[in-house]
Amino acid sequence: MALVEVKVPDIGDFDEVAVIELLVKVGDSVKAEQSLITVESDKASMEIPSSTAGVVKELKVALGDKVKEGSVVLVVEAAGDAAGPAPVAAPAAAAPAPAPAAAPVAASAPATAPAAAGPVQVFVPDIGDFKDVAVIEVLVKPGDAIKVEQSLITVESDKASMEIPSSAAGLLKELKVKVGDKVNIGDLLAVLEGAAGASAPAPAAPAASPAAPAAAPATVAAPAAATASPAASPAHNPTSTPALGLPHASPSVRKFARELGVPLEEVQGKGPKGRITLDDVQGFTKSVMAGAVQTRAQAAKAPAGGGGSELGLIPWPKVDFTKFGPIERKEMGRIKKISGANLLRNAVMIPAVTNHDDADITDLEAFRVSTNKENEKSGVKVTMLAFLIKACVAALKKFPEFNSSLDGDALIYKQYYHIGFAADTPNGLVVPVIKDADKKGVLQISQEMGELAKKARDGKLGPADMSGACFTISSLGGIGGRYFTPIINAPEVAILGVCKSQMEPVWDGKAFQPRLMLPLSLTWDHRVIDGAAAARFNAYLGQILGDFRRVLL
Ligand code: CAO
Repeated sequence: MALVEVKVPDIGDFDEVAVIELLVKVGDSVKAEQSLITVESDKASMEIPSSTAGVVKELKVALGDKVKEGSVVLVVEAAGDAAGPAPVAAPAAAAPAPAPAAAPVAASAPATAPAAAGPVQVFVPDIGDFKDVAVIEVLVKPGDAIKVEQSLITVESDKASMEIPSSAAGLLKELKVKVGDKVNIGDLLAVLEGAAGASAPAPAAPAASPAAPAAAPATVAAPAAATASPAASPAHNPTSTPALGLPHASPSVRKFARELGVPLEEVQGKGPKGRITLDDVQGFTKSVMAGAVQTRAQAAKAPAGGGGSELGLIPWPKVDFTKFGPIERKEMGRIKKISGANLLRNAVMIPAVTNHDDADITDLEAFRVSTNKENEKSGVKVTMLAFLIKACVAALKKFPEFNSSLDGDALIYKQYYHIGFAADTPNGLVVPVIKDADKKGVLQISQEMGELAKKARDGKLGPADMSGACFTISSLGGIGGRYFTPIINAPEVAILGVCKSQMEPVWDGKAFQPRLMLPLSLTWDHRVIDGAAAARFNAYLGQILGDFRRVLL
């Protein structure tokens, strides 16, 4: 059987594009037209299909390689004679190549064309071999000031996605397409109100003439004439347009996500440059199905107070309070609504148990006070919470199931130690995260906590400040109380609640001694942890807090 080199076909105006995804591996059987790799430029992502059927013998490209037309992608042992030696990509392989001829010419056309007066029509330009491509994103809205070459919509076939740019500048008067519409070359896309300085490329179509009657909108792109059409940026790379907030994924992944109804913008991409891969979409779907993650749509539907009907409970009591006295109704803030929905889910879905214990922190508190005296000038105040974070890291290392998360029937054991701490703010409860607490000293943790707590109170925490926690501590120590039952912050499996320490008489075997006792409340997920492990965790935490030198053991 013949060995056939499969090469990158004509990919239009793109000189060098990066390989961002390998869709096959050595030993795979591939069909003709099957996508082999995904390549990406700053405006384009497209899949390169195989020109022949057979078995992959050798991969000639790696992730991150730059390829261009003619680059060898892989070597295939062709199935049967039909394929024959094909040193260059067969014509069929060029199918996803988007309008190579149109792009270079079109890019310069608008600049040289006369300005349009009055309304200006923008049509779908030559988009190569693509027919009936779906509009998947509308990037502008009526009233927007549009620049020449600004992307108006994104269209997508099963092999490529591309942004369609405007051939003219002006105010967007009317958009003629919406998400889900199918478009073809020559379809009317938008009408712009001719702005001063608007560029209208000289079109080949008669209606495009600047001399067209004033009442008739001037046609800008010549649908049938590739030479006059604007550049059809032959694909789409959301990371290159962060302002639009578009998810960064290849066309096949986007299609897969759409089929499943997965909101791509909520999926965290773990591919290069944060690109969302098929695995990411599958992982997200699994997490949603397992209840570990809620989509924004689900969260929005779940009232902070909970309807109850989902659980077959009787409805929430509806009471006309005015019957009993004067009232004032106030909408809850955003943070309260979001945290309320999360807390409800976590309270309902996690079989949680809380163990209470006390830790003798007499010596630790004395050490903390003396350290703060010594460090008075540094401006960093060492807090009890910082010691607790360090002590919890030691306990998490000793009892790794406390540093895990449920993933379906499996447990993910984390080998990093990011600790969240609940912070009370005027807008509600937030949980900033101290990253890599195992690698930081108590002074550094205290300093970071101070900064994060300030950011929290000022409402300036970003998502990165609040994500990735393995375990959370909720301290009411500065306020008061004895014990409480904190709610686990899913997908974590445990949370430590801490209340105000106080001097207590503690029996040392001979006499009562005054000791400073810190009340601990550890809530844990009974699906992952059992009571004995929780009691040991608390006891170990108590030993460390009692004698911090144990952290070193
Ligand atoms: N026992 C006794 N005193 C304590 C203590 C404890 N366990 N923890 C803190 N304190 C003292 C501190 O030493 C400090 O005293 P001084 O000013 O005399 O030094 C005082 O209480 C105030 O501490 P703090 O609260 O400012 O600092 P912190 O490091 O303990 O906590 C933060 C920081 C951000 C966690 C806290 O301000 C906060 O927001 N706590 C509320 C968390 C919360 O709402 N949890 C409930 C979640 S469930 O709804």
